[in-house]
Amino acid sequence: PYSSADKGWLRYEKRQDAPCLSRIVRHSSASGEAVESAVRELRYAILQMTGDEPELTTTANLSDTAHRPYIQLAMVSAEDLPEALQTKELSQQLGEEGFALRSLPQEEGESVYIIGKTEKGLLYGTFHLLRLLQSEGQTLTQLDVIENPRNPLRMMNHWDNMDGSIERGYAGRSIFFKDNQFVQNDGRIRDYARMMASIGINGISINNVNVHKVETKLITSEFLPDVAKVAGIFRAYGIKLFLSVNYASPIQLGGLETADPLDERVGAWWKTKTEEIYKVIPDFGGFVVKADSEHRPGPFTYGRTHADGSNMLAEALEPYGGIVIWRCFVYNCLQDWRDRTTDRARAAYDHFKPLDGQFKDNVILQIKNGPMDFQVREGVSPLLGAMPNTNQILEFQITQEYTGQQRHLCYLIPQWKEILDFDTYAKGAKSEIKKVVSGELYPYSHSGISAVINVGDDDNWTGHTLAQANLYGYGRLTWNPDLSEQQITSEWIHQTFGNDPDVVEHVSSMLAASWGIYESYTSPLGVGWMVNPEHHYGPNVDGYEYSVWGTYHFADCDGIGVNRTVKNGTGYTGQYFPENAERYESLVTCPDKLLLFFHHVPYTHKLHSGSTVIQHIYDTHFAGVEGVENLIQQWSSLEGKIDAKRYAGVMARLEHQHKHAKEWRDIINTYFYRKSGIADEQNRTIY
Ligand code: GCW
Repeated sequence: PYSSADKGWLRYEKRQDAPCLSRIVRHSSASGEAVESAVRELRYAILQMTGDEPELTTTANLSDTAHRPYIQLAMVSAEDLPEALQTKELSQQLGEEGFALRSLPQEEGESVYIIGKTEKGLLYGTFHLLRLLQSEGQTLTQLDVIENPRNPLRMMNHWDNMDGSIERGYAGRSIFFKDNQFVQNDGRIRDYARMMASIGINGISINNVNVHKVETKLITSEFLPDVAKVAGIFRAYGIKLFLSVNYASPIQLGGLETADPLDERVGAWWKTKTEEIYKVIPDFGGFVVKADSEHRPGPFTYGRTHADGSNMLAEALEPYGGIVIWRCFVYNCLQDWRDRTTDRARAAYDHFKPLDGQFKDNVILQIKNGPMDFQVREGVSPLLGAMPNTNQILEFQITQEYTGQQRHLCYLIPQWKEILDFDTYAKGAKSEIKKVVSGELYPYSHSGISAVINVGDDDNWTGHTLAQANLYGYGRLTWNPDLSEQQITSEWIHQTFGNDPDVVEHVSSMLAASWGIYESYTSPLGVGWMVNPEHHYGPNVDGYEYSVWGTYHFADCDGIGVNRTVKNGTGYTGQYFPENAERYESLVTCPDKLLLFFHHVPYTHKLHSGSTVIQHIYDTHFAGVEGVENLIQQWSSLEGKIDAKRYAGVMARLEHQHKHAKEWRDIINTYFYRKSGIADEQNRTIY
């Protein structure tokens, strides 16, 4: 029933033959579109795994054959379920999106119950059961699983434009748009919705946050019917559709001469517009807004604050339960490199922290994980956790803009886990980011995690087949930030490549090493930005050094790094809570990995590792290339154990990575050798 594209992790290739797989029973309590999707997925998966189409029946027809095992989908509220399932207790434990999986011994084997409070719970429970069936050593006996998602909002942001291009997209064209229209063949969109539901995603914005001319019209009658169609596909998979909107819409669409949030006509225009949207999409999620950022319009034009701007939109959405997701990526992008007082890293905190408490309940501030811009490594945004009275959602970047553009292998789960586990000390120890955004630390009315997605219409969705692991892992982490990297990796590999122990071992080890390898030849000690301007691919040490974006490393013949200390730098370290502020402020305690992000030091500065800055640069750049050679070796040992198409696709990318890593190594090493005049202790070739 699905499209012919690569099936990602929904392949269901592992053979399974538990007795309960021969029948699917739908309890009379379980109905609705999302339940239909769950049942359809189960039937399809079981056919793939067993070779036989399961029988589909309802509880009403069960009485004569109840001794034969089955998988049953039922709402926790159903009163006639077997007592052994303890549904009374369960209904206390299950949240709106949670599920339980329980086995029940029957005469001829065990049955399995998927129990939820809502349709969505049943959908997530179904996908979880299928995940278990594909995992290592899992049988369907004595199942006793209860899960609730930790984050209320689990979002994907597309940066897709209606001409079909994708800003920072590395896997082909948009799956939604082509030639300024919606694509008519929606097979890919359905498969996409399945993949997203399988990892628990419940909100997706389908267009770029830079809302250009045509996209501004997505909220008009010209395109709303098409938007509604996609929303319908999503709805059947428990996903709400969001749109990025142009803050200046009242001018561009409404014929007003202003978009001033305090002008009554502007508020009224948005109210009418929002009513029109909800008429065709009753469960519309809301608006994503990039305002006053990188030349996008916003409330600053009218001397208003971002609270004024977002609250005005929130008021329009409020009657329908919609929300405003307001991005905090607001900074001066017309800086002068001579100006040492302005620091882009400070911007989000400086703009938003003073507004804490001024936002309406249905506004959420979306904050990038780092204060700069999705670098290979940077500090964690100090704004996260710093606004007890304002809803926050964290933004990750799955699309690999600065992390190898899906041509280099870079598994981001370890990076995201580090960020989620980062202790802000906002309310004393154990105030980790994961607790801020899950709403555990402060009583937020909305919160969660969002990410810029890495898919396009390439047959394998993500360009690099192994980049699917980032997509999968993002969803899993967002559902439960306490899942270990190993757990996520293992789940993904078993579902994607099967159970061969060599495949599991080598793909795991390749993924685990990849971020470190990429970091070692691109961005030593947290420095960042040594990339070609605009497309951001490939080495260019001074590519951004003298431009207007505020992205510097300040390398000269004496030293390198950005002094962000309170003592005599930009004062950025002071934005953290004291425990972190002190740790980063001092050269004694600042971790090596972030040294050049926080400090400007001479090339001879001694690291905690014992090496010097300059020697560290040389060593890591040589080691990075060797790391890639090791990746290639591991992958080539899997030839014949992975289908030829995926094997060759990944190999071609690894070979490109190898060539390109050498380019990085040589350009960076040469640059710093010439700047510093200090030779490599090991006398290796530096051009
Ligand atoms: O990093 C920058 C990207 C832009 C992007 C922007 C943002 C969508 O280079 O392409 O614009 O971030 O997050 O708004």
